[in-house]
Amino acid sequence: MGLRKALRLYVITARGDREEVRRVREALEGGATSIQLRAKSVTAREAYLAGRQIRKLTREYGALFFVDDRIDLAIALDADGVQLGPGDIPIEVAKNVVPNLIVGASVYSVDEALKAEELGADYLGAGAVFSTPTKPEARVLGLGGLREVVKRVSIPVVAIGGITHENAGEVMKTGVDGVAVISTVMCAPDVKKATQELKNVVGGV
Ligand code: TZP
Ligand code: MG
Repeated sequence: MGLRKALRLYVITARGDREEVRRVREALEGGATSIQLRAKSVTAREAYLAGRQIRKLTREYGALFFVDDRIDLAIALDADGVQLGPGDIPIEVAKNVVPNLIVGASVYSVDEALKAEELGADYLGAGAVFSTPTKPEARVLGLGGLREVVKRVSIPVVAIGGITHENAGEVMKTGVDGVAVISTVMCAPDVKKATQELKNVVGGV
């Protein structure tokens, strides 16, 4: 699957530990096209052990596998890509050290988006589209800001932050390649059903 298509329904772990792997499988069954291992508050060892299982599952389901923040974990897990924010290793360094790794940049403004593209990012995670309790400190880009990002860059864009079944349709109308979600899928009582229903809104293979 090409990168743009793989960004359509991008599901991110809430905790990134082994207990969450069952829900990752359900998200893949429901049609997630990418999975990101985001593990802010577990040890690198725990994230690695969860990541090994997620790597295997994503291969089984033909989805891409990304690691948030940490290039060391991305390499150790043979991930398809890494998602780098302002506090992580610089984009151009990651591209130099591991040329085959897809590098996504987390951007919170049009300026950051333009800069990340210039530095060689392969795609952008742009947000927060809406304010979200999952990351309350994230700057809010809004639908207008998102539309502007899409207009100004030529690399693929996935939208993130506060995306639900109710608003995913208008998010897609901004021209983004897809939506990235944590709580709408990973915290749903029925993960597979929540994924399928979101897929019905955003479309794609
Ligand atoms: N980056 C910007 S907003 C956000 C991240 C990681 C959190 C997204 O979580 P949710 O639950 O889908 O709003
Ligand atoms: Mg990050």
